[in-house]
Amino acid sequence: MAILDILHYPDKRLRTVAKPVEKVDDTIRKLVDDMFETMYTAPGIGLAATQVDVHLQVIVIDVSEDKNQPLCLINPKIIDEEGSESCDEGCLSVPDIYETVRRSEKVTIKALDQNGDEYTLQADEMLAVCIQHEMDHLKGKLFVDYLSPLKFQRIKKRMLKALREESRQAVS
Ligand code: GNR
Ligand code: NI
Repeated sequence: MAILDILHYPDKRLRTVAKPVEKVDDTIRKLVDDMFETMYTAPGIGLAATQVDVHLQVIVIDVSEDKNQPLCLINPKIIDEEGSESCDEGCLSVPDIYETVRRSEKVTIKALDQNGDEYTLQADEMLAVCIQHEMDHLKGKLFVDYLSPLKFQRIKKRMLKALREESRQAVS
């Protein structure tokens, strides 16, 4: 297994739209294993392939307290959603920023697992939030896109400043 590099906003590659996986083979299973290791190490509750610069519809999630309920979503589709709720969100690609986002309260999805078998899952609470957050990544969308222009500008400035500081450290 390997820990993969996570892209940081405003990297343009985060805007890439992911393609469906045609066949769940060993290459995809290796990607899923590496994504789990990357997510658990970060640590995060979810990770989309887009964030590690692989533009395929692959997501890993574990919202459990003990980190023992890994979920793999390949080619996920929302088949039902209801309600609406607000949740404070963060993102491994937008470090140190936490903002409130409004999303569906419950979602029902269809997806493939690591073996290529289709399953249906009903989710609420944090799992529902996380699934919607990760599926946005696959469309090239980030949670900061939902914020007011003013908040968005503030965050962009902060991220660009952090980026400049990083590159300065890299040369010194
Ligand atoms: O680790 C994460 N925590 C989180 C908290 C609230 C809402 C969404 C998330 S997902 C995030 C990991 C991540 O960036 N996944 O794309
Ligand atoms: Ni994210």
